Amino acid sequence: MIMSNSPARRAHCPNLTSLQSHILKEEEQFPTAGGDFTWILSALSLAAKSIAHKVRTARIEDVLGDQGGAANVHGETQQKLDVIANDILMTCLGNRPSVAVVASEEDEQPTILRRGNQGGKYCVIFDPLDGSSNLDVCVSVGTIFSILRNDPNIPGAAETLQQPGIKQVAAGYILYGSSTVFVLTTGTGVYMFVLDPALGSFVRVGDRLRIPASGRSYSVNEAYRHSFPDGFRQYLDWAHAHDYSSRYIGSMVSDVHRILLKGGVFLYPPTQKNPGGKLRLMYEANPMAMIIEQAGGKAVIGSTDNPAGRLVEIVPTGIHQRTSVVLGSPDEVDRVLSHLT
Ligand code: AHM
Ligand code: MG
Repeated sequence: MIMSNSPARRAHCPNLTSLQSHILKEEEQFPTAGGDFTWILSALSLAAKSIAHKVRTARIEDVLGDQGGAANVHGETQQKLDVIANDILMTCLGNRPSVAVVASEEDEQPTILRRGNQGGKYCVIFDPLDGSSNLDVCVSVGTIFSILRNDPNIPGAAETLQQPGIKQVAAGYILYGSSTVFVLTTGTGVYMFVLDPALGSFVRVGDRLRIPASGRSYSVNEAYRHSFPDGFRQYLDWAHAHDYSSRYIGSMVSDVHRILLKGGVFLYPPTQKNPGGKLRLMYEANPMAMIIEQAGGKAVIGSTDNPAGRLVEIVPTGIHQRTSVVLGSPDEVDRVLSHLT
């Protein structure tokens, strides 16, 4: 048989790059890298495929709904799938020899898997199923993760984790939507992969993504408007007067993914109920901030005392610490800040 390399033939055999081969290629740039990082990302990829399957079959397997009244560390009702997703991630990451510490939204304390002198080089902190209250109604949810180095000189697990977001060596999210999307940054731009169910692999579909500089939409839970600080209310008045659209899913991964691709601004301001903000710094705000900044956007605190402070510069005092958040297209974040300062 004569093998043809015609364009028509190549169209049927696209040059597919899997998440795995993408990471291996990135590691080639660091000749001293021993492949530890690749193993961690392959654990996250395996966990993502497993969680995606659970999310898709949840109603059939009867794992929707809450976990019999159990609450997580934030006092929020745990969904059955929160617990399942947490177990999947813990199991997949626990099998990787370079993971020192794992921490999750669902567990009060971090888990030490192995010490630095036993090969533990990295800490992984994650929200296993963000937006899980949307699950029962089949709305997109996601997993968010952040990877930090393990400092073997710091004995306590929480202390070694409490690093500002600028120290993240990688961050990403998996969106369980109409397709399963894996967005990753290791500090060299933002890459997007989609799970091809036929191949069972995440296939790269976006290289060095750039967030649009502007986008005429905002994403906020406007029902809390009455309890936002004045500046946020003034910004919303300005946005209404300028015919902006409102888009809010209530699932941070979905809302931020839309903004990454289409532009706009995501806000979770301080409220009377949560004066320090609601979202968690270390496994919601920081990973999203790293992705948005790597894509050319801005991610700031939006608090009254430090509105323009970068989220990734906050020095955490606890792994479940909350923060207010303003992130998205640079022009839109600046527009919000012009009303806050
Ligand atoms: P969760 O981690 O308990 O799911 O909460 C986080 C979610 C985010 O996905 C979303 O942006 C926010 O909470 C929505 O909060 P609210 O319902 O107050 O608008
Ligand atoms: Mg969450």
